[in-house]
Amino acid sequence: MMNRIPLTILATACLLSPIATAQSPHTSSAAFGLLQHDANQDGQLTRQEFTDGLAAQFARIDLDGDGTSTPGERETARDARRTEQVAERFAHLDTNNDGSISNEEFAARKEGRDGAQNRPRRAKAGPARMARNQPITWADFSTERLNRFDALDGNGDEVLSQAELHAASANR
Ligand SMILES: [Ca+2]
Ligand SMILES: [Ca+2]
Ligand SMILES: [Ca+2]
Repeated sequence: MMNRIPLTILATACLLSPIATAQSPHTSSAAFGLLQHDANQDGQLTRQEFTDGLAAQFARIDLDGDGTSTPGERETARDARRTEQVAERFAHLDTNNDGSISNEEFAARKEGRDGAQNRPRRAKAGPARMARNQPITWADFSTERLNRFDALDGNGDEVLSQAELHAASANR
């Protein structure tokens, strides 16, 4: 009898968990990480859109715009972003803008947050993370990503079509 219950639970878990967990961060980030650069939101990513998107990303960590992102610049950028996020979160919580967060406001936020904060944020953490303590040049930053773009662009037309993006997701 004692054996049966765990088995049942296990069987149920086996049926349910693939749906819930098979979608590892890698599965979707390959396509969605790229589609964050889809400036005209047509679901396809041109090489130009991608390059512009990368340049904008790089500009955020190359604060003086000299083409190299130093660890110090990245730290400053990170701090600024963190401060921004805290301020944003606070503003979200403080729905009546009285500068403080009541218990009600806090509770309301909890119900509405829907796991948004738990979303994987790996898309941006590639080479930048690997070279944490080293300066990163624009070439360092972009070359690998553009190579990846080209690798995904099966027909070489400098556009990642939805089919190519889907293939990218499936392969990861
Ligand atoms: Ca597009
Ligand atoms: Ca710089
Ligand atoms: Ca293509």
